Amino acid sequence: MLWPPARADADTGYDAWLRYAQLTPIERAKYNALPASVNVLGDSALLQTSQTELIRGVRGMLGRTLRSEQGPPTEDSILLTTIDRLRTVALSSQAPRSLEPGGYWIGHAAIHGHDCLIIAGAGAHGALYGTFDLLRRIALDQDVSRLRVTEQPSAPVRWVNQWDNLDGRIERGYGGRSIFFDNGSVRADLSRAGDYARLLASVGINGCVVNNVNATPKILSANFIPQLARIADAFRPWGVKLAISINLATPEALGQLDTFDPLDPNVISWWNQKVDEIYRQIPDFGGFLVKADSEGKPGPSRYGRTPADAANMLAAALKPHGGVLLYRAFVYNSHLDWHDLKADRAKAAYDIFHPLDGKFAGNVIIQIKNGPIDFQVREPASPLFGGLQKTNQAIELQITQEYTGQQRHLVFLVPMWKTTLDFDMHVDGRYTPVKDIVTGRSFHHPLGGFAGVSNVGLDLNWLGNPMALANLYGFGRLAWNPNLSSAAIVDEWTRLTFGNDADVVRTIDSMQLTSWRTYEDYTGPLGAGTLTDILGSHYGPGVGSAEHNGWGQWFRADHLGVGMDRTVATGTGFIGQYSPEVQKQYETLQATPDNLLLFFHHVPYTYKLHSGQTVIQYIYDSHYEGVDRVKQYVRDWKSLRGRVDEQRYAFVLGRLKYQVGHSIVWRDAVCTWFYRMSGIPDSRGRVDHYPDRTEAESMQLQGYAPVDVVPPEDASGGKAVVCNTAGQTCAARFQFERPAGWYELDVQYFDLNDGASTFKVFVGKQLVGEWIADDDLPNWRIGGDTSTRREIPGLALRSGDEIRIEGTPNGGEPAPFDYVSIHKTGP
Ligand code: GCV
Repeated sequence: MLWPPARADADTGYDAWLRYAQLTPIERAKYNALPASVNVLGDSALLQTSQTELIRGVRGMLGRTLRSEQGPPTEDSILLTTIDRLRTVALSSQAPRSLEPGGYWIGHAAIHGHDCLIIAGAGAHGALYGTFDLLRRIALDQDVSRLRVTEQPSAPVRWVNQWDNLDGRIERGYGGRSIFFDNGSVRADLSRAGDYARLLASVGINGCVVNNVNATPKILSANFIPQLARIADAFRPWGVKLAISINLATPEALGQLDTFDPLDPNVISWWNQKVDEIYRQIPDFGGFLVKADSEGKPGPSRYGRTPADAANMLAAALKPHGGVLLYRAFVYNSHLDWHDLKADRAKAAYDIFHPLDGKFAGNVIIQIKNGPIDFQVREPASPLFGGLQKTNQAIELQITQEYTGQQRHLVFLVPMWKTTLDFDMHVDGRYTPVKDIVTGRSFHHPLGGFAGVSNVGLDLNWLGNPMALANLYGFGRLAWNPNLSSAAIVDEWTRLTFGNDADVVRTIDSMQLTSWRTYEDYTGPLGAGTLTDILGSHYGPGVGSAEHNGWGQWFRADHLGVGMDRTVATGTGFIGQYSPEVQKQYETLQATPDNLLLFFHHVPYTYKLHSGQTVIQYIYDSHYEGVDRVKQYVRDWKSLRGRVDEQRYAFVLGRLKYQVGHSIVWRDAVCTWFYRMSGIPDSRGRVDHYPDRTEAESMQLQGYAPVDVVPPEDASGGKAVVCNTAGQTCAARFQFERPAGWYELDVQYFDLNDGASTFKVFVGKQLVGEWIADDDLPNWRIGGDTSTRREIPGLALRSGDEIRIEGTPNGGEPAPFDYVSIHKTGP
């Protein structure tokens, strides 16, 4: 087969879905009738932003520079305005009379005899969103000549949260250091903050909490607020409000009071003054986000006060300025008693917040994670969504892939989010899907919405992987309209990011849409949660780490069975927090969907799923299927060579190949762990049986020494070899004893983040592979986080060949490796 020539152009991913890449001549011709000028009617800075953006986009995609005009059109024009101003020049336009803030109308009308394409916002924000809408339609190659569109956002709060620390590190951030902070201060150069706001505005996001919910009091010190004001300045042209996370103990921690009791008059007055100080410098400040009484953070419980006491005190200070107070429901006891079969972390949010329903002020919003635990690969909807009928709510979704592969694994999260958003809580027997609850529709609340933990960083591609941007895009689009389908969202994103080539679009759409299920298949079966090292990085496998501790992410496996019994009848009673209709879906084994079985029930390994498979065989099979699907992604992606710019092509290919290796690490760790625990072998003979492998510890070692790996299932055979002879090269050799043919040789090694060892592979005297282990994986230890695969394809091997691995340590990394796997690829 002839490959198309590689595209010479390179794309760093910086422009994400706003590339405005030139359309093909045929596509461009569709827009020949577009007016030649763009007029702004109105005096908002956002209208000027809209105009500049429209000119930029049209120039990029169509190669034409629109004339920039102010005031009513004097020729055929694109008019950017607000609905109110539109009425002063075109009384007869079809624009609706009232729209939610941020809403817009796009349509055609004659103004003073000129044919105009009008983008009219309910306010200037709406005009900006409408501008991005028009540009999106052009990029998607849609006909805009007879456009008539009315759009309005689903909810007023469409915010992202950044977990940035003031020193520049980002908690659970995988795209580089903070774009806002460095070394304890706000960065001098905030151009990235402005560009981020542009990306956010393009999908309708209107607020950004810039610092970690694990907040330092310092953010509120007098000399920091002017620095925050500079970030607000960078956001303002894009209509994005600045908000911050606060530490409830700040009045005490900054040394000004000896208490932070929310009912203490001095504390109340401290916060009032502080909020006034903020608004003097940032008049459009959005509000506060609070994490309290959670994971060691101070909270109202210190003084016997409730979350409502704390939230209402802060909300009262913000109210005169129009600010809102988001209070997180992620409050739980992280020192639960593992021996107590009734203890259940999942119950905490409902137990704490449901009794307070109706006690929160009107500008308080309770921010609730989608599931009752913590952003696991699959969880049911949090019962709290149905438990707060008299309280504003926002759903917290995690764009940054903390428990879902940390942007090294391809995982498109929109289908997962939609599972929660579309879930009917059946409150009072009514249709009350989570999306209608958080947008305020179900219980008639004007406030509420969406918070997405995004954690972009200084990496040029923002999230560390251009494919992961689909999640940021998807979050914004869902926050705007949670009724959009995953397929529609990804299709837009792919076209905007990679162009309209049908093969490219079909291939990437399908990879993205299947990727969550794929990841779930090799990391967290049947609702058990992501079986990662919950005490460390939350990245690689660490199956047993969730058990026998106070964190409560238990799945209670023993040698007979697995799963948390959360039933009302015999378990923790968690299911009783749902409405009777939802209880019926989960209380019995018969009704519970397979994919949440272990979240709700404890069953024997031999229990038969609805699919007919036993639980244990499902665990084995799904892990093998997941790996096979990742291998297919590599083949799919390779079919796009030459159709995607070389820079992103090579980057994504590297990531997908890495994912193949790491999915095998996951598969083997989880399957081995459950095999050891259950004693039930894989009916297909794969688990713990790897005929293609030669363990490093069984090779002839020169300088290398075997070590035990902890936990043992994170390495093949539970052991690796390390080269601890400083400054020297170690070697491990074995003889190949299989028939002659073409083979691929894979080396499973450990890439620790405190060194960059060199590896060389020889067949006889011939060097066939060489690399440096210089990746920055989240660990300095040998284990599931760092286990990495190097493939050396296309080797003609003969029986009797000596295969030698040479490792040269560097820094703290002793050139460790696990095994060599050799499989036949041709005759
Ligand atoms: C910001 C999880 C994460 C923490 C995070 C916390 C939260 O526990 O691992 O890093 O803290 O959630 O959402 O507050």
